[in-house]
Amino acid sequence: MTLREALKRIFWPYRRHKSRTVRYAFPLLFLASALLAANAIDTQNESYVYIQSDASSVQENDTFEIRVFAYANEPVNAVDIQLAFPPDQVEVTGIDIGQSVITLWTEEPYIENGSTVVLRGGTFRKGFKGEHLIAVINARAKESGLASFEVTNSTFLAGDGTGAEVTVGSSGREKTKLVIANADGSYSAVAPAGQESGLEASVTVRIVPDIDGDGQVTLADISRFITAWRNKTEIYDFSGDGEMTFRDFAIILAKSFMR
Ligand SMILES: [Ca+2]
Ligand SMILES: [Ca+2]
Repeated sequence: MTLREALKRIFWPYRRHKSRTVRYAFPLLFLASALLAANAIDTQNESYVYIQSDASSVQENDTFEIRVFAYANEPVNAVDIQLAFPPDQVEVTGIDIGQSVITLWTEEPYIENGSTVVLRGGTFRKGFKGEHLIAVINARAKESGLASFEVTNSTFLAGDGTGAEVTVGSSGREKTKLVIANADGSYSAVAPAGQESGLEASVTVRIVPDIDGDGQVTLADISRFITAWRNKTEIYDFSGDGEMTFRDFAIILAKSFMR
């Protein structure tokens, strides 16, 4: 039996139900790429802030970094950026400003209300243009779950002597999510809309494509993924966005030993 035949067999009873999803997938994909392209053009002419995690999934007690970047489309010499993090799940252990474009901190970066990193400072003269690192936030994963980080404020002031506020547009990357898994590669989450199973609001999310743990990704794992997809009893999320989507299906297929 070839892989294609095997998949066809597994998918057959399922196809009828989901044919609609498949039919709409292409126009949606097209729309999504058109929107992304439009966004990319916009951001060329606007200043923005974005954050980046050095990992999409970690385990409890692991350390990781969230980097904060600023892009200025005109000279900016003062910034005020605030980043919210989930204190129950994540401990901020340090804020590294050694490589920062900011040289004069109005106050040393600090944590407000236990859950927001405040980065407020500037540079001499006209300031900076283009993309620069503002800070590296060092953190430790405390509790399993899906941790969200979000820029809640970004104010830029012009370095032209007016101190006028510079418009800060959207980068589309002001938020990032990080999966914090238990040692067995799973975590509990609130079921996404449409994926609740009966009265259960809590589901187990697993992030390891080798579902049965035998050391390789085989048809058995793919079959379990598909069963979970149909029954919505468990969520397999290999992409780190907290949801089980077709992208996760593509990832498990890619990790499969049958190529
Ligand atoms: Ca396996
Ligand atoms: Ca996913």
